[in-house]
Amino acid sequence: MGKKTALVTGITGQDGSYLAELLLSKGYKVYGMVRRSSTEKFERIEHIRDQVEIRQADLLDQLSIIDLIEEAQPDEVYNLGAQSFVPTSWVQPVLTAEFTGIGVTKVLEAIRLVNKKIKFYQASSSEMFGRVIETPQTETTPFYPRSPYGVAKVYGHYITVNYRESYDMYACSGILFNHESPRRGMEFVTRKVTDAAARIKLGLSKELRLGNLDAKRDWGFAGDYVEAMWHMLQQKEPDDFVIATGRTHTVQRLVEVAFERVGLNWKEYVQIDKKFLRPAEVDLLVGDCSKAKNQLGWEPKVSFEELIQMMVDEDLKRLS
Ligand code: NAP
Ligand code: F7E
Repeated sequence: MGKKTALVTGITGQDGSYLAELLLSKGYKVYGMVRRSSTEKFERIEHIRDQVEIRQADLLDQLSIIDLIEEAQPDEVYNLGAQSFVPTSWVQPVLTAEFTGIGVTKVLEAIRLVNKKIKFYQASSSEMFGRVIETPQTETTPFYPRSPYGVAKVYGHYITVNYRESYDMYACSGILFNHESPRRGMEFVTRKVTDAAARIKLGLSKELRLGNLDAKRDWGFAGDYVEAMWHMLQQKEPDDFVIATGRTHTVQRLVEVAFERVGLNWKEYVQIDKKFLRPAEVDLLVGDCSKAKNQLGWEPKVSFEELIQMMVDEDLKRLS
């Protein structure tokens, strides 16, 4: 068989950069979709910039996506592009719905039009479980989203299932729990904490302001999670999978691990700031990835403690 081709939307994001590396290592030709910007923001893919085909298109613009799929003729499309920061989804709920929700239909429609045989991966999220109906959460747990972001992801999830059932397309949805890395955006809580711990250690900052320390999340390593995405598109039949570690920790525990890594007592530096509380919170997430273990042979390799320590170490290196 010849070289496979993949198209990745959101290639400039955390997951896009790890997935592009993985696909290149497997010998794929990789197209990356980026939206037009007055300045290029390609830091996360700088090291592989000359190995991927970057093309401009936008999740808001149907024709641009059709043209790109027509040009790339991919075997696989990974739809990772989205407005992914939950607090912003209350400030820009309509835009979030357009990118994160309707954008999925635009990609599916483009595939249906150009070549129904193209395999499709949708980046669904544990935020769809929101105010959880059961614990741990599985592929059959009912959704109860708690943010405009979560609501948009539920739409994206069901439209993926619907195109699979309506048009017999190979469309999969990965319900991924929080996954982090040294490439995580600065405003997400793990990176905000590891960056602050490193800054305080180096004398560059004096305090860290946070919101709800009691929220619990199932945090894994992004490098592990992109492997699950790839596995989902290599099966005989398309299906949906929960990807998680099965362990949950509070935000406070995250803070403790990060500050312990730099030898400081977190209580001397962390302030609670109501500005970071959300209109509706997701209190507890913990996923059961048994189906992925059994059917994909996938399981997480990096533990929560290793992940946070890796992130602190990388932030220390970058800031030193
Ligand atoms: P991220 O770092 O925020 O990256 C999002 C990507 O989407 C960026 O490349 C961004 O481009 C692109 N994008 C945004 N709006 C776009 C538009 N209108 N047209 C084209 N591209 C657009 O997110 P991530 O953490 O890598 O997550 C990847 C996907 O998985 C997202 O769909 C996210 O919602 C979902 N997800 C993430 C997690 C997690 O814990 N990380 C868990 C579950 C699901 P710019 O660089 O131009 O901004
Ligand atoms: O918040 C609490 C906050 O913003 C985690 C996205 O990738 O994962 C991510 O969504 C928790 C929440 O991620 C601060 O209230 C406390 O309970 O890191 P986060 P998220 O909202 O869980 C899911 C799976 C996605 O799909 C999303 O795209 O931490 N928290 N204090 C704080 N959070 C932030 N950001 N900042 C704080 O100061």
